[in-house]
Amino acid sequence: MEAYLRSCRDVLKACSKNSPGLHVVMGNEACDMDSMVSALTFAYFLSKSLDCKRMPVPVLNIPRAEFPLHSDSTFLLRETGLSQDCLLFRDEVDLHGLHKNKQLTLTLVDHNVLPSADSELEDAVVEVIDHHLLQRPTSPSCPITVEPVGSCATLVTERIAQKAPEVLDQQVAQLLYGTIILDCVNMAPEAGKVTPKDSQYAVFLEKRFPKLPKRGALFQSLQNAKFDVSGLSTEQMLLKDMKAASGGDLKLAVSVIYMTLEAFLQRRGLQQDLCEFCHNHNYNLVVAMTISFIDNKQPLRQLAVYSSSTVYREEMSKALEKAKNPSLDLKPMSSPYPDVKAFIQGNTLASRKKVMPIIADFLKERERKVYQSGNIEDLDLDDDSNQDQSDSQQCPEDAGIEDDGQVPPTPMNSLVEGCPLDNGLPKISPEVLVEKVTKMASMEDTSSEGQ
Ligand SMILES: [Mn+2]
Repeated sequence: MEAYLRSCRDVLKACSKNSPGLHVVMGNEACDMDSMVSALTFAYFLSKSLDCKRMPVPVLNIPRAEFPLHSDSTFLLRETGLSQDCLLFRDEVDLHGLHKNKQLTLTLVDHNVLPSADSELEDAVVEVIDHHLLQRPTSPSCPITVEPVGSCATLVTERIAQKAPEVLDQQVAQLLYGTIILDCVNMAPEAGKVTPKDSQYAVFLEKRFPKLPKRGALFQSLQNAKFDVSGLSTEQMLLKDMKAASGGDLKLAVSVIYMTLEAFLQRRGLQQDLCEFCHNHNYNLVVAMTISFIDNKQPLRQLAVYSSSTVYREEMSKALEKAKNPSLDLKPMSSPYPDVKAFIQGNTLASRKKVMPIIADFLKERERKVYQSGNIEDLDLDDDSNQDQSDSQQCPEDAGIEDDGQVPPTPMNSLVEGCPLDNGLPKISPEVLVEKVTKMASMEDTSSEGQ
């Protein structure tokens, strides 16, 4: 496998205007272990099939500099004997440039819609394998495999087992197995993640590769690696496992944090850190979902909503508190900061994957109201501006009134993993639409590429 991955780097280097192009296999922007492993193993599987016109290449959907934050993934790679050097990251491949030259084919794993910044790449997508809520229209030119299993790696394992079992070697199996075990919380039914298909393929891998690390020990070591946030800055913690969403004037980040909310809120200068994080990354609200374990066993989820804008903070908190599908069972807890509402999340099964659709609905509904009124300024949705900025700390972007609230927490267990749903609604302006249609027309000749 390492030889294959190294060859991908060489192919990329040699890629010129005249080369046939690349078939990129890419996971979601959180780039959790599932996204990484699904991309690596599925690209490897594709590379073994004879009829690929373009070289399949896995691309990890984060800048290389962020990879060290993914301590569980770096641990699994190390254990599997693969070097980080042979991976390709998003900032090392110019997907938009390749696409403009008609040199890009794209397979999405572990997500099924591209974030708005990548929406232009949509017509390069030839296949989707995912376990999130299906959010893309079906199309005859793009086969979709979407099933609500615990791990996308399960679906990749199934595909390989059915189509080319010889592709599975010890390394490939170890990557897939570790990911399934971690995503499915050691296959424990009470965590609410594992499905019969996940178990089926975990057992399949164990039988074929008796030398795989033992399940319980592997889970524990991956879990320890994942929760090892010692030494991270607040910004790094927020970035470590983050999804973004946006709608209208609201851009928000939803981060999973691996500690208790109390411990997180006790970090010195936390509100200022959140404020700077929003400023630096252009968000105006942050939802922090913490997950920790009581006595190392029972999961505890808590949730915090930060915004320097009281309006945003209150609207978001209310939407989460009122959510019915599922209900998060949020109970306010005290917060030391005026701009942070804190909650205990009684529904410990509601991972970010369940929370993102609630947020997406909220954003959609908000936009609808804005359109109805025809003018954002008329609604008080436009945060800060007019209101008193009196006691908000001096945070550049939003003024915002405080009014801290406390909100319920988040659930526990490592169910938190990646959820590709984020990427809010693409913003469609007439210009963008025209450009997109033009592009689609001009791409038509290559759109049935590959696969
Ligand atoms: Mn996943």
